[in-house]
Order: sequence, then structure tokens, then C-alpha cells
Amino acid sequence: MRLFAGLPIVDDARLEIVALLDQLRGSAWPVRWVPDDGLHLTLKFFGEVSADRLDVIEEAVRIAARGTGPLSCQLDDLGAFPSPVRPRVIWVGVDAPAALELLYDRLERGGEAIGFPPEGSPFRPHVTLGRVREGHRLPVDGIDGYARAYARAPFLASRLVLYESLLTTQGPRYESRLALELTA
Ligand code: 2AM
Repeated sequence: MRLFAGLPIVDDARLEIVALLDQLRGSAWPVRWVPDDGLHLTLKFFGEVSADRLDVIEEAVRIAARGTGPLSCQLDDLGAFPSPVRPRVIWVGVDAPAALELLYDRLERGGEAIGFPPEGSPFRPHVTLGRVREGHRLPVDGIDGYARAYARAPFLASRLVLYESLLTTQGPRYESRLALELTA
């Protein structure tokens, strides 16, 4: 099974991203846009694991989440990996309190302790919108045209979810395996 931990995007922020995706889908760019369901901010990608490791992963996620309270976040600008001029992954950035990076670090350390190597790249909180199709490019400055297409809405992230990513013919579908309230 393919597992990752993340924060579901909720409240007005979710509606803003859904509306933005709707506009982006109309762009006819060579991009696989994410489905409206399951919009999330990834904190730890565990990858393909055997089902008998689920318990130990759940426990590591529980321990990492302990002591974290609800996080007041806000949508930020559009961006892309590896860079806005050569986008492969298009995303909306998330402005978050320091406690989010602390939670990320705890998940990294907890994951490392059970055999998952840390990312090794700086934490860039974001919600992925789409991935450019292999061998294609986007119009130069294309993303900039959508900078004003959504409100930088706030949202309260109060749940950490361990998702299973299920591959279907219509693309991946995310199912919650464990949902923890952030209540500290
Ligand atoms: P992303 O949004 O930062 O791209 C489910 O597939 C989630 O896991 C995605 O949202 C993605 O995060 C993350 N993910 C997928 N494949 C990954 C990989 N090989 N390395 C790190 N994160 C990955």
C-alpha cells in the first residue's frame, strides 16, 4: 500500500482551490490536475509499504502529532517545482505557523526511526494542483496569469490524516487510514 501523512485542506481555502482548479482545467495546458476530493498538504510521504507495517507507521504518526494543536494557516501565492519558469508541479503555497514545521520535523524523525529516510530538501508547505505531462511545457509566465484568480483564504488545520493512495484508472484516490485531531 502507498501511504503518506498530510493535512486536509478545509473551509474556504478548499473552496478557493476547487474554484481555481476549475479555471485551470479550462486552460487546456498539458497538465494532470488533481481531483477536487482529497486536497491536502503533504507532510510525510512513506511510499509503497507492506500492509504489515501499517501499525508501526500509525504509531509513529500518533507520536509525532502529540502536543500539536490546531494550526492557523492561510493560502499563499501560486508556485511550481522545480521553478516557476520551468514548472513540473504546480501548487498553491501555504503560510503556516512555526508549529507546522515542528510537526513536519517530528514526522521526519519518527519516520527515520522506523526506516524511512528523511526528504533532505527544505520544507515548502504547499497544496499540489497538477503535474505537467511528461515531455510537455507550459506557456512562459502562464502561472502568473492566475495569481489573482483566488483569495488567500485562511483555514484551520485541526486534523492530521494518514492517507492511503489508491491508483484507479481515473488517477489516484486518497482514503483516510487514520485521522488524528490536533488538540494540544
Ligand atoms: P506533493 O503534493 O508534494 O507532490 C500523494 O501522492 C502525495 O504524496 C502527493 O501529494 C505528493 O506530495 C506526495 N508524494 C508522491 N510521491 C512522492 C515522492 N516520490 N516523494 C515525495 N513525496 C511524494
